Amino acid sequence: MDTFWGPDYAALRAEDPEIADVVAGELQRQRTGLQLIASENFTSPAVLAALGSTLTNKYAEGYPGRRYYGGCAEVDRAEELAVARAEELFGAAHANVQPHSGSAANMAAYAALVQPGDTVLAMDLPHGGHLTHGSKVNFSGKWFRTVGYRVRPDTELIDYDEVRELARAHRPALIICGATAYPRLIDFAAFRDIADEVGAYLMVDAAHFIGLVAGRAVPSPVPHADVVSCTTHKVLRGPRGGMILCREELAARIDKAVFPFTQGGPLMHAIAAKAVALREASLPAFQGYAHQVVRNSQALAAGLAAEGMRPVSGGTDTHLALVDLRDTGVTGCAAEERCDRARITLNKNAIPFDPEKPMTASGIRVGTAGATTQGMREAEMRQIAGLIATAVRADPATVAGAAVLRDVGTEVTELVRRFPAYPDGEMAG
Ligand code: DSN
Repeated sequence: MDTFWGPDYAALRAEDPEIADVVAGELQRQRTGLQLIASENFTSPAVLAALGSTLTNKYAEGYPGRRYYGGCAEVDRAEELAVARAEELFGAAHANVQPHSGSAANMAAYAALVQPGDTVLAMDLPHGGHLTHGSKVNFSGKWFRTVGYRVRPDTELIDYDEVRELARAHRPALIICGATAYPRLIDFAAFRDIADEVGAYLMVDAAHFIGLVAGRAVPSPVPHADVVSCTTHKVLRGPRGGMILCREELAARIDKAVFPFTQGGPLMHAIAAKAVALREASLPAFQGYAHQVVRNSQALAAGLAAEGMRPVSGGTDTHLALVDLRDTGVTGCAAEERCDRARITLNKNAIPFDPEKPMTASGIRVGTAGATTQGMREAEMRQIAGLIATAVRADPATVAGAAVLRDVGTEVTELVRRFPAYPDGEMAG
C-alpha cells in the first residue's frame, strides 16, 4: 500500500527536454536568487509529492460522498482530511477547499452572497486592494456596482471613518476587507460593526495573511466575517490554490457557488496537497515560523528605512512591506529591473496616491515568507536591505552601475547558498 509513483524527472528529461529545462531552470532560479515576492513561498517536499501524484487523474465533481463519478473513495478521504484540518486550524464552522485560486474563491464568495448589480464596498486597488475587489477590468467591477475605500493620506492606514461614511451613503450588500499590498493589521471588528450597521455581509479576503493566522502571528478574521476567502500558497506554504471558510448558515450556499456555479471538477492533487500543508501549519513549529516571518518583515522594513527608502505607513505588522522609492528618484519599475539583475526578485507596486501609472509605480513590495522558510532571520534581513538599496541605486546603463549589480548578485548568491531552498532536491536527468 505504500507504493508511490511520484515525480520522475528522468522521464521528463527523456520525453520532453525543453520542459525539463524549464523545470530545472526554475529550480535553479529559486535556489540561486533571493525570492522576496510577498505572495510566494517554498512548499515542502511533502506538498510537492502530493501535487505531483496520480490524484491529478481523477475526476470528482461534487463533494465527498456525493460525487458525479465513481471511484472517488480515495480522493474523498483527501478532501475530508483537508476540510477537517482547515476547520480545526482556523476554528471555522465550514471550509471549502475546492477553489482553484484566490480569485476563484472570491468569485464563488460573490456568487454566494450577492446578485449582479448589487453594491459592493471594497478597498481600492491602488490603495492595496485586489483585482477581484471591484477593478473595472475584472468580473467584480463589471458585474457589480463597486465603491472603493482608501487609506488616509496622513497615516496611510485604512480610513475607517471613510469606510463607514461610504457604507452609510451607498448601503452595500457586501463589504470586503483584506488586501494585497497593505502592511498593517486590519480592524475586523470595526468592519463587522460597519457591516452590521448597514445590513451588509462581511467578507475578509485573507489570501495574503491566512498563513500568519494559522501560525497565530496576527488576529483571526474568522470570528468576525461571514466569509473568509484565501489562498493556500502564500505564507501558508501550501500548493497554489484557494479556500473558503464560512459560517454554518452559509455552508450550502458557498458549496453550491464553488461547484457547480463557478467551477467543474476539483483538482484533487491540489486538494491533497492543501491537506498536507494544513497539517504542517497546525504543528507548533509553524507558529515559530509565522512569528519569525513578521519579525523578519519588520527588520527588513526598518533596514530599508535606514537606507532612505520609506516604508508606507512607517513599517509593517505582517509578512510584507510596501516601500515608497520617491526619495531615491528611482521608479518601482526600474527598481524591479535593477534588483532582478542582482538576483533579487521583488515586484514594483503602486503606493497610496501614487503619481505614477501602475506599470511604472513609485514603490516596491517585499515579503519575507520565502526567506524565512529558508531559515533567514533579522541579521540577514538587515543585509538584504543593504543589498536592495545598493541595487536600486545602481544604474545598469552605466559601466559602474552594471558592475555594482554584478557584485550585489554575487553577494546574493553567497547569502542564499548558506540558506538553500530545497537543499536535497537534486534534479535527475
Ligand atoms: N498576485 C497576488 C499578489 O502578488 O499579491 C494577489 O493575487
